Amino acid sequence: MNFGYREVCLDHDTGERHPESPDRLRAVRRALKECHGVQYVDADDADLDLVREVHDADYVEEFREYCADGGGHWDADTVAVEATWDAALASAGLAVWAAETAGVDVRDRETPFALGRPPGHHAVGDDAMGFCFINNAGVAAQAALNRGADSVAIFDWDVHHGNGTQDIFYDRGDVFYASIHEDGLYPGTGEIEETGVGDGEGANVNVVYQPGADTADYLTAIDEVVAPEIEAFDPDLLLVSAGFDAHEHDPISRMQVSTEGYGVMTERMVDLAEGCEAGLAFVLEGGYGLDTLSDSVKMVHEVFDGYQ
Ligand code: OKP
Ligand code: ZN
Repeated sequence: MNFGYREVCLDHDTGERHPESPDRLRAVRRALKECHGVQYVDADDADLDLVREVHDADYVEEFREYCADGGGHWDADTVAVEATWDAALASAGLAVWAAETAGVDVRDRETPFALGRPPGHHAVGDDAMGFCFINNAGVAAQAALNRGADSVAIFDWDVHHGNGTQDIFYDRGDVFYASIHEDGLYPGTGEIEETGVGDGEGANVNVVYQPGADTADYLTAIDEVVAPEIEAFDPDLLLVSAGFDAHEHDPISRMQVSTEGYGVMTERMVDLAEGCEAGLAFVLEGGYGLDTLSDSVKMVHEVFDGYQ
């Protein structure tokens, strides 16, 4: 795969014992050293006007000033330092790069995966939360639309509900959002009744599983709900909000997805994108066991390494 990566993403220092640490990216890169066919790609910062298409200008300015003033605890566990602004714009820029380089030939060794942090899917239009400041996948979806895509689907397999992505596109018909998440976890949103409003009615799908759901359950949700819905929506681009915290050994969830399971789910994404003649790109979200995260990213990579 082509992995979008920038060193500045390591400068977002969340402090001791914070699960969303720079070591996550270091661990992934260390694991990918053992793999064939890994390419690293640089990307520009996300354009601020583009960021302001998915976030309120007042919030973006508030976040910029917060970092410029040295940062702090935005909320109980959403931490910023001065460099967080640069890291967040870089992370969003990597997601934009992924969206813009996704080709419609999805069985492609050069499929893009944005390896940025901070993650994005909890960031709502006017607020940071849940380790997230800028909604990377949301900004990437908007970039694709601005470049001529008619519609984008975002499938979020992170164990948490991506309330931010849902919030941003809830009343829009041009971006479809689907999430599979664990019941009872942060942030507590993502009921199956939340299906969108106005132009967005029907373009939001939540699958909620009890703790203990495994790879087979995830595949059932994909095959019976997520894939048919996305096929009916028929996007030009499929973005995967790829968190790996539903892994059976992730420290902060109780789901039971195996490392191999992420490979099978990736194959489902290839089939789905191919069926829609859509581009395919991956954007990192969570995943907090250093080994489980890096093994899972490796598993995604290996699917594409098998292609021409
Ligand atoms: C980010 B991502 C509250 C715990 C809150 C926040 C988790 C954010 C996860 N007591 N934990 O979706 O992986
Ligand atoms: Zn998560």
